[in-house]
Amino acid sequence: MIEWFVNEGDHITQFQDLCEVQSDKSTVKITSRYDGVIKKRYYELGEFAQVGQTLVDMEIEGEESNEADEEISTEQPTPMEDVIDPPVPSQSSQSVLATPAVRNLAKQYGLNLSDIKGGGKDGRVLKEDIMQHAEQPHDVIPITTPALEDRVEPLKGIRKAMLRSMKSSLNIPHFGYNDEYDLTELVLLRKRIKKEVKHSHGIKLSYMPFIVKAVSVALSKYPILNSQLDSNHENLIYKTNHNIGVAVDTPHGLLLPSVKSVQNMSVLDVANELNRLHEAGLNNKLSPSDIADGTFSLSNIGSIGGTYASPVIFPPQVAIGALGKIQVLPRFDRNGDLLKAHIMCISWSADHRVIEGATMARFSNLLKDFLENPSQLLLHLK
Ligand code: CAO
Repeated sequence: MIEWFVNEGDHITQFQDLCEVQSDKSTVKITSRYDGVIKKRYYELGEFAQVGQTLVDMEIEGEESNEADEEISTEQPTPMEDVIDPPVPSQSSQSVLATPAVRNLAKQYGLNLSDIKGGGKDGRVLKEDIMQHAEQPHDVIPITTPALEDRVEPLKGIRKAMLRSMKSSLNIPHFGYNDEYDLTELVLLRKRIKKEVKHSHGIKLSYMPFIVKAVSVALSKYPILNSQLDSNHENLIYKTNHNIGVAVDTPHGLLLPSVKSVQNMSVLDVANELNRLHEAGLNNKLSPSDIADGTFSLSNIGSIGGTYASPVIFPPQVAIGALGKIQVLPRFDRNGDLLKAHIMCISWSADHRVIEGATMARFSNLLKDFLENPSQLLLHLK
């Protein structure tokens, strides 16, 4: 009970505010259903009233019932309860015998008088009839939803292959290493030459060809990252070719074709081959040789979104990198001046059975240097 608006002895009218109560759901005002005089208030401020308990005793004016007094309880319909619309009356409630007070009570409970069997003389509906009716479970229109069955789809094709390769990845202790690269210069470079490359070579130039080529140059310095463990786990096989796998998201599933011998290719060659693989992947036209023999992998999840990821190594390879979305973010330059930078987060996973964390970090630093200063990369291109 948080507020009383009436005192004992007050003369009040129907719908006048009696008090304000607070439940755990809401605060509501309770109004009088009758004209009359307040005889007794049952609760002091701050006291708890159970739902259904009497709040006040009233002497009612114009009530034809035998009762001289009426009670108003916390059962009065309030916004605390969900009110269900009453069914459409089959008979006019006006023709039902009842006093105005009883009619009001029915209205407050959302009941139609013609639906209530009157217990009074000549079928007159009394207050008790209303209360009894209100307490009964009412006709509830069942909400039927069609029975939905779980759909069972056999794993096959690309997804089955993914399951097999990911199961064998579970045997690899993954070491994770993350960093962020400032690609501002690369973004400008691509912007400068993109149109020209499209015009003169018919090649769509994204960031991937630069990144793939830079990875290959960095692999030349850290060949262990382009190695594989033999099946007996006794030897490391240093692979001659940099066959860089690129995860391709397709409607048929995730594919990992690789650009072969990147060490011998120009950035343009890589761009051309990547576009071919991407197109073939989307059309489910990749050949087994496109998919086979990858030696290192990249996953450009950033073309969809996100910053960091936890890429899973594709055995027998020993490392994989996930590229985040290139975002324009505030950063400080060497002089401490604030500038607008194009930042890409990168997440590496390496097979810790054969790759030390320090090797992964040094490789990443070198790649970062190439991608942050594309002119550096130029010096290493053959
Ligand atoms: N950040 C911001 N922009 C990026 C971006 C990145 N990381 N990567 C690509 N973009 C841009 C491209 O530059 C291109 O922009 P323009 O239209 O201005 O040229 C646009 O997004 C579309 O690029 P793209 O996706 O067509 O080409 P791409 O060479 O960058 O990437 C591919 C090709 C196949 C790597 C990519 O399409 C893809 O499938 N990525 C998802 C890989 C994936 O699912 N990995 C999860 C593996 S684990 O389940």
